[in-house]
Amino acid sequence: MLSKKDVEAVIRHPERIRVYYQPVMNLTSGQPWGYEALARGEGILAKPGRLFKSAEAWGLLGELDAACFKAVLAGGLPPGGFLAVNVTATGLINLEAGVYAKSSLIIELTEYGQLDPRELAGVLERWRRDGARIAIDDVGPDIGQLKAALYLKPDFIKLDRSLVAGCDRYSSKRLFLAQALEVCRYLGAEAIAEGIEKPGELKVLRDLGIEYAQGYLLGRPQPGWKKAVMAGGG
Ligand code: G
Ligand code: MN
Repeated sequence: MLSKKDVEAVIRHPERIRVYYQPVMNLTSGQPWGYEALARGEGILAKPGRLFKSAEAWGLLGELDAACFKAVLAGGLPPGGFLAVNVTATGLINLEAGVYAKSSLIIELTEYGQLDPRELAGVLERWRRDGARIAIDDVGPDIGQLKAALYLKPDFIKLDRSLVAGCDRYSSKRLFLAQALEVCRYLGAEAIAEGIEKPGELKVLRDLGIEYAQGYLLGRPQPGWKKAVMAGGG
């Protein structure tokens, strides 16, 4: 756990935040379809998970989140394709849709937070009206994210890597993924599989008809839009 001062220092000096980009691949074309932006950096920013947990404990999550969001957008948008930016519901209400929303921007909601669901739906509507699309991150074991996927009418549902890991070895995981895809279709949301690390997992996802995927096998987070080349061909 980091001190309040440490968290505040990042919020006050957002120029310390470096942006990394992980490609989201189109499995049919073998080309990047877009990118997920990840806030990184030196020192305490090297482990953003711990930083965000500490910010939450100090009641600073909304501020840190908004600072990271702004740092990401200051880095620009990729030429062609979308940019998905991680943000919690708490962070999103600290940001003005009118200033930041664009058609190549995807709001990747990482945490439902304590917000009233109707209030959150209203906030998302404003971002949509200004051109952004909405993704729900890490849909799988977390009940909050599952609820968000079911009730917020997202454009994208990101299937958590815990569902993908080992899907080549466990038929129960394949069954679960197939059902999750059905739910995505029913909701009219595009499914994006996360955390593909092994060729066997990639094959399962292709066989299930998943179009979009990301993971270390397909491309690691890197400091620019350097063209990602898909392992195993397109
Ligand atoms: O929850 P979210 O999807 O935002 O998680 C992003 C994090 O997951 C980043 O820290 C990124 O480096 C990591 N990540 C991306 N792809 C993979 C992968 O294939 N395997 C694992 N273990 N982590 C990944
Ligand atoms: Mn994410």
